[in-house]
Amino acid sequence: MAAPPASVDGFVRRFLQNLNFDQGVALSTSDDNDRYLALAGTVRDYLMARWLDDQAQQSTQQSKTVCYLSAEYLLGRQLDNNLLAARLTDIATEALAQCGIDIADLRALEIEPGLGNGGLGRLAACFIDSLATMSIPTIGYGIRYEYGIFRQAFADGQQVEQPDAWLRLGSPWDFPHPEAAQTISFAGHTETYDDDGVERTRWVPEWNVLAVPYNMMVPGYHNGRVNTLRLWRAVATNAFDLHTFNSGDYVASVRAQTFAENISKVLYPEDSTPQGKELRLQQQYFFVAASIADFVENVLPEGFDLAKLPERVIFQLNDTHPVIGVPELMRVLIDEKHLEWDAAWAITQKCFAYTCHTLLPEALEVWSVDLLGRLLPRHLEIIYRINDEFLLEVRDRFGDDEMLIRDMSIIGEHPYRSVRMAYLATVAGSKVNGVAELHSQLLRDNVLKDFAKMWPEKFTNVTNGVTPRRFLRLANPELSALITETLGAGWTVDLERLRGLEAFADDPEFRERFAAVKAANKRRLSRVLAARDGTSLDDGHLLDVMIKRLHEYKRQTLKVLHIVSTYDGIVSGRVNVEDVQPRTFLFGAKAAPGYAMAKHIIHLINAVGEVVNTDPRVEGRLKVLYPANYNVTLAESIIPAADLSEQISLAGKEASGTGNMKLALNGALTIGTDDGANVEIRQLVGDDNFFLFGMSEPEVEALWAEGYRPADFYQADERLRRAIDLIAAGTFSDGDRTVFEPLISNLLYDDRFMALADFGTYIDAQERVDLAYADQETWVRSAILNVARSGFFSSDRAMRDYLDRIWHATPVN
Ligand code: CGF
Ligand code: PLP
Repeated sequence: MAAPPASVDGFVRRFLQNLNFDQGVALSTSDDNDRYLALAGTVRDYLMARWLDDQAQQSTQQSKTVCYLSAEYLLGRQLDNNLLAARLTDIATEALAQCGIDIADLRALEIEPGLGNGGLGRLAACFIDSLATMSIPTIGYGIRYEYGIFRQAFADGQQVEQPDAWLRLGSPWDFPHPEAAQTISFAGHTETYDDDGVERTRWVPEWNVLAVPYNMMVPGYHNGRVNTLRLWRAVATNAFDLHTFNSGDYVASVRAQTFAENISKVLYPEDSTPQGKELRLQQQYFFVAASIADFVENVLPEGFDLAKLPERVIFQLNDTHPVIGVPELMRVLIDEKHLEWDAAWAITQKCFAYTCHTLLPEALEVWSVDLLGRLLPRHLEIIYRINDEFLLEVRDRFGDDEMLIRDMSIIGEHPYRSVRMAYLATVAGSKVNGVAELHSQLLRDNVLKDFAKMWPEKFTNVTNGVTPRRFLRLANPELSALITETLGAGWTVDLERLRGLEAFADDPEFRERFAAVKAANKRRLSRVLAARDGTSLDDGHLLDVMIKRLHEYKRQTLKVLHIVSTYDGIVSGRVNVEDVQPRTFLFGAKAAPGYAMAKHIIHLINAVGEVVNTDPRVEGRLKVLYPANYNVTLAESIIPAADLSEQISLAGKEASGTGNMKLALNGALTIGTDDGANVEIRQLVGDDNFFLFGMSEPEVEALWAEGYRPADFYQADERLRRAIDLIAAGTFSDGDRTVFEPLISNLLYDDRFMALADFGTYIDAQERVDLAYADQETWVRSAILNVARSGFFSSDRAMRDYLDRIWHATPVN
């Protein structure tokens, strides 16, 4: 199958064909949605031949495939990315113009697939983009949730969640393959049987669902490679019971279908505390079992010798969500392929590697033995045996230290019997990595210290990265054009070349052009905000952004305290309004629906915004914006416009962060703690171009050890006291003191993330920001240096690190 000719005429012809034959309409009667679907279909047609070739090659080639197992992919819109990858942007724009269509109108129609919560899911999307661009044979495996991350709206300043029906206008970017469905089993019991004199175990499940794969193209940038993202949808094996229907019980007749399809119905709206939900474990097993079966049965050639499996695949576990894959591969190898335990374990250990993404103890996933045994009885048996053998090794190595045995056991006994999935992954994985230097070190020193002592060589670091295609080339076309004009085009796939910009940081003409790009990006963001929310940005304001999930450890509260304190400074006369740098504070954040404290914080941000934005005493000086429903599409408008990037988590809590990298890469200066990848950002961009504040991780530990009393900080700092008192007095809640009482009490008496302890140095750092921004020459220089020195944060580099340190796979073609 050949691609249509890469010309405007060729594109027009194929577009019209798709409009006629796929959408069933003529150009003159088509609406924008028809046109969008036909356009997407046309782009697909260009990529199709290479995609089919690359899939066919996957089974015949001898090289290793990276199977990225991830419960989340926060993809963002596909159209522009795919046009760019296939070098079709100009052709498509011109072709549509010839049909009387403005491509921008169609672009705006695309609903992004929000199949992830935040950083973890967006990371997976960046990684598969880089792997395709580097021609690494990869299959991304995940779940095709019918409803992705909820749509956020605000009612009276409070978060309201609405379902994300992202499929409602069709899904032109994926292809269902019902013929390649896998049957996935659950529950039941296990039994032993005699297999020609050999005693074997088998699982006799109680119920099944079908996993139907939907394939999406993952095109590499300008290299012709098209990898696959395979997302599984759950379908009932026996969807409809005609007998029950005929007897008149219509609800019961489709019960099986409803039950089965629930498995891929919704994304769990949480990424930092596991919910002990049976459905979530079902989801995890569902997609992992389908993926392993798919790889073994469909991707490997027939008759493949499974002893060689580690030469052909690495299953990368993106956090603990896919870890049930470990006992699943063991089950397949032993029960289905009849390998001996030791041989199966040797293979399994080489086929998995584990990435940990957290330091919060509550985010380390555990499953009760009860639930796991009920849903996956054979897997529990296998986990027990893995644990028995592992604990023998521990005794061998460290003696009969019962406390250590308890600490390291994959089975936890307290407060209830449970399977510790991070430990299972660590025991089974060939490598374990954290996602930034500091995070990997804290994993070795604290969270997994006994394991690191046992297997120091297992532990490694790969600092996260972001794709420069989406987050610079596409999101910031003006800056991209300036960079290309200055350095040539190669930076898009070799981001270290941005270093070349250092030489221009002192060039007045370049600075002027750089500043003009930032100003244009702010105007563009202002138009986006006007169209979606009726708000806007003011000219000349410093744009100060905090965009990320709402979580106490990220400390949006600290940001609010800064806003309230600045506001108070002006209205109380403590500060002369003329001396305050005009600023717009922009938030973007969703809170998990069940996370009450995070929702109070959202309410407070909106309430403070309401007062600040309508108080004439601060008009033209302070503004608070909180556009609802922060997602990848909105991120792409905000990031290029930002001046200041707020990365203010308590040191030792943010594993890495990736928003921090995107903002630095687009020329925002960071105000941040020494946490996660901020540490590496600061080292690279230099102290002069970064506003550091707050306690270091060891200082945080020391303060905890000595006994942290937030009220002491409240008493000691007048600015802090006044800010908290203003909120407590009802200034932002029409005099009602009860509204924010839980939040205030939490800060004064608990403050687990030590916002009050870091308040003083934060405010001092913000004063430095004001002074620095007043000197535009120097500010722009710093912004340029941020761009120039952020090349390290390309996800291409992250992929090279995974390849060198963990995967050992090589490019093809
Ligand atoms: O993963 C996170 C994010 N919340 O999704 N964790 N998880 N799970 C971390 O908190 C971030 O620090 C990290 O950047 C991201 C991707 O590794
Ligand atoms: N949510 C969205 C939509 C993102 O694009 C990103 C990263 O850019 C994140 C969340 C993660 O942000 P952070 O790394 O600041 O937690």
